[in-house]
Amino acid sequence: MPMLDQEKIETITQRLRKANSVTVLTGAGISAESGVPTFRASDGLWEGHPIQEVATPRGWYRNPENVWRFYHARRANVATVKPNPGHVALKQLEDRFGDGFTLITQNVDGLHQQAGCRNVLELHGALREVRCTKCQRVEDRGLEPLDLMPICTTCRANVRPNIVWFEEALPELIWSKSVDATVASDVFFVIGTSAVVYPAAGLIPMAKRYNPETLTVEINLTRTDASEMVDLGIYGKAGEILPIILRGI
Ligand code: BV8
Ligand code: ZN
Repeated sequence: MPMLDQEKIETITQRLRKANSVTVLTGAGISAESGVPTFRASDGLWEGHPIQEVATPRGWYRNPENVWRFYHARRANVATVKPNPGHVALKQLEDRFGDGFTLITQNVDGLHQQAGCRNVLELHGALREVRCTKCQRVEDRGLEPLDLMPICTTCRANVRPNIVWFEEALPELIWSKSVDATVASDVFFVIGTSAVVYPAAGLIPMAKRYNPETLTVEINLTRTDASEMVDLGIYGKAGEILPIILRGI
């Protein structure tokens, strides 16, 4: 008979009480309850835009204005939202484990930092940042509205969103820190991701491969490609499940 959620919660909280190192990988689902549209719920269309046109280098090369229109809309959406109880619970987990806690996110909305998390590894970049196409300078522009085609404050060339598009490499240092935190974890959570985008999803099997003792836990509305790879899955809203886990440790 499958374990009841209560038993699973008990298993998780018992392991957390003994753990030194906790690593969390989040995806768009952790921000869904804040009102940020998830990536795949829109059937590969994002706000009506085919992904190929707005989240690939070719899309940028072909029509940079179209790409900026898409990111201006996402920046405007994220400027109006707040962290939800799921983000807050992860901040409490960071408070509990201090340097032993690592938050790896595929999200670009900055909501984990808004909830107070300090050690956030943004695998796919950040909506608040732009990167110069000429001098490569990265600037934090916050979420206030920008010109349709914003320019670099240093060299006046066009800037692009500082986002990792498909077919682009992830930031090396952030990736290697994410791998280190994954393989060192006593408990590894994968929360609110469909686990179809690599290399991010590759962290999930990695947690157990390097440390069979690691407890791996999925929290999602539904089963995903990660479900077969983890020890335990709890299915429901992250904003409801995470506070229950935090109350138990
Ligand atoms: C790379 C930035 C190589 C955009 C993103 C051909 C050539 C090269 C690479 C490839 C190729 N073919 C395939 C690849 C690999 C490709 C890939 O994985 N493609 C997939 C689609 C098959 N990966 C790449 O291209 C990566 N780069 O491989 O480079 C390389 C190496 C060296 C040198 C040069 C090149 C780059 C991947 C990064 C792409 N950028 N984002 C932007 O955000 O604007 S990825 C995009 O998907 C988003 O960032 C998102 O975060 C990410 C993952 O999606 P999820 O977060 O999982 O969101 P999703 O909607 O899918 O799922 C939400 C989940 O939440 C659901 O399961 C739902 O049930 C759940 N949920 C909803 N509500 C709740 C909830 N759960 C709990 N509670 C709730 N309330
Ligand atoms: Zn510049």
